[in-house]
Amino acid sequence: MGFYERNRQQLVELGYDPARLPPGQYLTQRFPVLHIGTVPDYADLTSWSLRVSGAVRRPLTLGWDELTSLPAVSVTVDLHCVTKWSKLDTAWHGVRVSDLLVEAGVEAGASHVLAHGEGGYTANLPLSALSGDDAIVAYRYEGEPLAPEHGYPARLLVPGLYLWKSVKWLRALELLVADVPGTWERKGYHLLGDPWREQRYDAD
Ligand SMILES: Nc1nc2c(c(=O)[nH]1)N[C@H]1C(S)=C(S)[C@@H](COP(=O)(O)O)O[C@H]1N2
Ligand SMILES: [Mo]
Repeated sequence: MGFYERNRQQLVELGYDPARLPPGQYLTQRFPVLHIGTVPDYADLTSWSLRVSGAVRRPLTLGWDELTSLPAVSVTVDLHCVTKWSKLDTAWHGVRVSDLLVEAGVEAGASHVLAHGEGGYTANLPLSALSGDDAIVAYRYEGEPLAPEHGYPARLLVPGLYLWKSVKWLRALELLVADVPGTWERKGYHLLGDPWREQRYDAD
């Protein structure tokens, strides 16, 4: 039996519905760490802020206390990395992206968001991918603050798309009137990245 078959069998033994794994993915119970560059060191959060900018009527700059005093939601979601691991039933807490966008007043012509992480990593997403209730700016994982390597103090979480879209160390959501590729999309990864349609690379 090959790795993937064994992994599917394991999934069933653990009581999961195998239909929860998108094509080409395998289950992991670890939480792998993947990123480019170094983990930012936030000694304190006084200099941290989250901007909502670009094609909005009311650009926002939210400090840590402001972000964390907004209404928050808890979501339990499955993560799918384009390197083929999936992690099921991960629990996060944070502010819905859709709430932030309403607050900022998205302009009629806006269609996409470029999410910016500390240090310049970016990922592009269509607004439609951010309208779901489980697309959040997450600042707690499994009841604890995020670990530095998983995005402390806050990361984007868009479980409907491959995990490269879930920008760690999030600093800005820039509203755009056209789709502009981010860090991995410029290197040939898919502009959307829907794991259920296995959109890994731009030709998929
Ligand atoms: N700021 C930033 N966010 C990032 C990345 C990065 O390099 N920088 N890598 C992305 C990729 S490719 C993946 S697979 C996930 C991994 O998240 P994890 O380390 O919490 O598993 O983070 C995404 N977010
Ligand atoms: Mo990734």
